[in-house]
Amino acid sequence: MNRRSFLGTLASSPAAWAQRTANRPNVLFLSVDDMNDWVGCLGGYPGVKTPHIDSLARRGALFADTHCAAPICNPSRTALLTGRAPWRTGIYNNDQPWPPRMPGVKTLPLYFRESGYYVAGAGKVFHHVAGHNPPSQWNEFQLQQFDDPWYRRPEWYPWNVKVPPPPGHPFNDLHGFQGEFDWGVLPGRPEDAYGDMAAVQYGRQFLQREHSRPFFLAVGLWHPHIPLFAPDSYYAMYPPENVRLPEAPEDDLDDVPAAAKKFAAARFEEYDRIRKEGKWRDAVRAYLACLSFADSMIGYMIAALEASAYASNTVIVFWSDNGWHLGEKRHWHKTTLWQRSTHVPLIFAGPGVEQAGLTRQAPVSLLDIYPTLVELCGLPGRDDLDGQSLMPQLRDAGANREAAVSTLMGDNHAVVSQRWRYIRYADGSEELYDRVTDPGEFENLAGVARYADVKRRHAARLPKMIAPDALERQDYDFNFETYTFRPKVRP
Ligand SMILES: [Ca+2]
Repeated sequence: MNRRSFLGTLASSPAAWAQRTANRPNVLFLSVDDMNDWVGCLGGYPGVKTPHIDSLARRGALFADTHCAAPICNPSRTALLTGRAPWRTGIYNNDQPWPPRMPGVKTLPLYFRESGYYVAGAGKVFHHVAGHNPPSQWNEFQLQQFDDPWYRRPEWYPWNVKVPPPPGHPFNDLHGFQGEFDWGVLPGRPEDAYGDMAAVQYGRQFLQREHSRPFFLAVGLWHPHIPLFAPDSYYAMYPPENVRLPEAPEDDLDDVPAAAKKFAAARFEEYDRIRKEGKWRDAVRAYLACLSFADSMIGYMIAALEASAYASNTVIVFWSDNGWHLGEKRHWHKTTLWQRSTHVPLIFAGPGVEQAGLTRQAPVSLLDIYPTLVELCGLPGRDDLDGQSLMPQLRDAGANREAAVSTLMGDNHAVVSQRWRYIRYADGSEELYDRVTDPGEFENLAGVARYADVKRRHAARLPKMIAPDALERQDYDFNFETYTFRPKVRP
């Protein structure tokens, strides 16, 4: 038997197929929420304590210039997990459920499941509101537990037990706001009782089990998303007198277009109260505490993997869905097209990752995760994904990329290359920043004549077609039990 026919026989026999699947690496898919680049290995806030993420970067490939497909939870996660860019799906905001918009779409977990993996998850992987996480995608899934169940509306979180607000709420002493805009130490709540720990506990137990086929395990953390609640020990890492405020010139928005000002004004009341009541440092400290809390959770998961039987044959991918402003550009939220909102951590580690410890500087997108995992795990390639596999960068840390694109609420985009950030809004107005000489993006160069060619080259990468807005949740009758959507009939 010659070599060719031997391989042909192997590939066609069920036993060979099972063997090939069995040799595929497992995937540990770890996510955090609203974590910007204030991570030790990304250098956004010197003095931050993120030892576990930094350690993962040293043993893997840190993509130091990664940008989300959209700087807000649901569009970012939907893009990452369906592999389709927002401009193709019309999923631009948090209130647009993706399942009725894309019936039959092979999400990342579903594709792994259909490729023979055992697919499990816990916490916030898809957007956290009911309607975004169809159970059919998973072999098993543990729903997210919230640290502020008193805020969670039953129609959005039907699995959540409604409780009255605890005494002392809001813990940041800023009254008059709804729900999530809070921070502090929850009285009497140990670390083990936090919602993220429930996801971590699930992940730990999953890794202790015996698995007869490769698995895809997603553990999605909520921190450092607001409310910024964390145990006292994490707040104690940051003595208030040591907390530094971000650079935020008061006149920073003077040279940006009206469209940019409009996006910056979202949740302005919260930013305004923080500033007026002298709580800026306090709020920054809360974000740092929650960032370190998330880092600890990541550390628990990596330690659990290392102690398991799967330590050597599991790919780890770690990502955050979008960034977060802490007062830069008079903004305390995400939903902008600036670095603070689009720049996120991304790390791959494990089998298939070469040149470990070397930082990858190419500008890449979270959309690239899906095709990368498909290739890393040897699944059949897909031609319907908008991202590009990062395998060239995983093999060679110096492999470059031209640019990454982030999309905000329709036809507004940032095109990010190594040197420039070019932003164009739906009304045609623009911004241009030199990322090398002006990393804070303080000086908008869009009106400078000598950069016309730079703008033109970046504008050529804008999406050519913009999908209309997908329907919103209020447009459907959604049944959580059957997980079905029915468009409402309007009189
Ligand atoms: Ca988010």
